[in-house]
Amino acid sequence: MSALSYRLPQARRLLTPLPGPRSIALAARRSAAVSLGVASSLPVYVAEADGGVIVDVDGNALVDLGSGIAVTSVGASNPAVVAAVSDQVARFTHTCFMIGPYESYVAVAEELNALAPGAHEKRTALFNSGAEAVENAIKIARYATGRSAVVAFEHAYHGRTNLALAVTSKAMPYKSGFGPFAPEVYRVPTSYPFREGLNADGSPMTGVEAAERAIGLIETQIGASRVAALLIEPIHGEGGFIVPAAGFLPELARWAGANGVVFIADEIQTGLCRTGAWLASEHEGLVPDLVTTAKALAGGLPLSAVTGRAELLDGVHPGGLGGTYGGNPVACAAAVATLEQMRALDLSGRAREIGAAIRRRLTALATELDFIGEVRGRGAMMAIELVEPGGRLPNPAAARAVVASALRAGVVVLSCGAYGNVIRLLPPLVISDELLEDGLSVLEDALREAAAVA
Ligand code: PLZ
Repeated sequence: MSALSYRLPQARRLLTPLPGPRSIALAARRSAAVSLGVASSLPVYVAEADGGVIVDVDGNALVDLGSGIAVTSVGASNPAVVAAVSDQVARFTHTCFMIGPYESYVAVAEELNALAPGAHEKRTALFNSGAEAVENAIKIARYATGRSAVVAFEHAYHGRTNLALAVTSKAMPYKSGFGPFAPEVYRVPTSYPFREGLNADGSPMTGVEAAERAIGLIETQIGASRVAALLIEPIHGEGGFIVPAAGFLPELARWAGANGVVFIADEIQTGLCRTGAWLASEHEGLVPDLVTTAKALAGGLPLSAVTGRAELLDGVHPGGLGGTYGGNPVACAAAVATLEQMRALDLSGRAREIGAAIRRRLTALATELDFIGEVRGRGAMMAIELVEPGGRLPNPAAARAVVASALRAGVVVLSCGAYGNVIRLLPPLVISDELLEDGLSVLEDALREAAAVA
């Protein structure tokens, strides 16, 4: 990462136990002011962040292996993004693209159209959050097909608005108590080789077999001609960094194409260099009809997009898509700078290097600790699934212990998965080698410590 200069020292530093006194005081103010419904993983309050470190209000510097859930790929205060945002904010903060359009929105759309797979004509519409992009992709698919059914997958996560929750599969903490949810959503099994990959005869299910299982259910329970869209994350993110067996996604896409079903790839977590390519769809040569992106797109500012076939996005009547803030000029300026940084720093290449370093260390450890069920992922989207030693039963208690122990030592890692037993690593793609190795050493210690009591 020699092309990069950091504003903050890139080293772990603990000045107080976590949380320190200033964070404790803020936590007291928070509990009297902020809804308990909004929870935080870290007990510390953030003062600054840059590169691979988060500095708290007590001066502790934590190693960030989470990127604010795959957002700060170019860093949380990348100088090029900061400059673009500062310049834009001084010129105008908002006009509403539906009232007064501006160039940066068009530029972001051009960039996304160019990087999304497929040589066909594409268009983009911009929104604020990932959930909003997912909802709009479904609106566009329903509009184009005149059909209503949407197929989503087990272990899927697509956001917290009502339709996005309907397509999300996990009750706690996302859906529980918040229904009723939008109708005409159907759920089918995914390809989860570690857990759900067995045929009746005990042999592992191939990607094509898992796709055939899903397609069979769709055809018998819904009927292909009623399906507007098939919505899937190329790697389930919140669901546990589940990489489907090879062939699963292409077979689903083939079936969708053959049946007039819009194939939507939700690349909100996987997209924009994270897996070692612009989009994870590329790893299997997928050409989705629609792609949703958000998170890493604008270097930390809220911005999301639906990109895809021109006939789908242009099929909607003028004024049918939009929103007050969608494609806000400050977020668009940030996105233009972010995408430029991704290209200039070859962050896809860097994601592959980071992934290789993580895989090297964790697979070595997995041979030693039998509560590591699987090390999996792609690029800088890597995870460890923890199990009861000797079996495959999920071990969420061990995952909680590892996350807590890494944090005590100043390293931020996140958990995920239907059972909460998966530890995921999503470092900023601009993290230095030294800091990454330091973070991984702390994680290894935390894993050893938890294994001793597992
Ligand atoms: N699609 C694939 O990963 C957001 C959510 C964390 P928003 N994932 C992190 C939480 O607990 O809320 C996500 C995603 C995929 C959609 C979304 C939704 O994106 O920007 O959070 O709406």
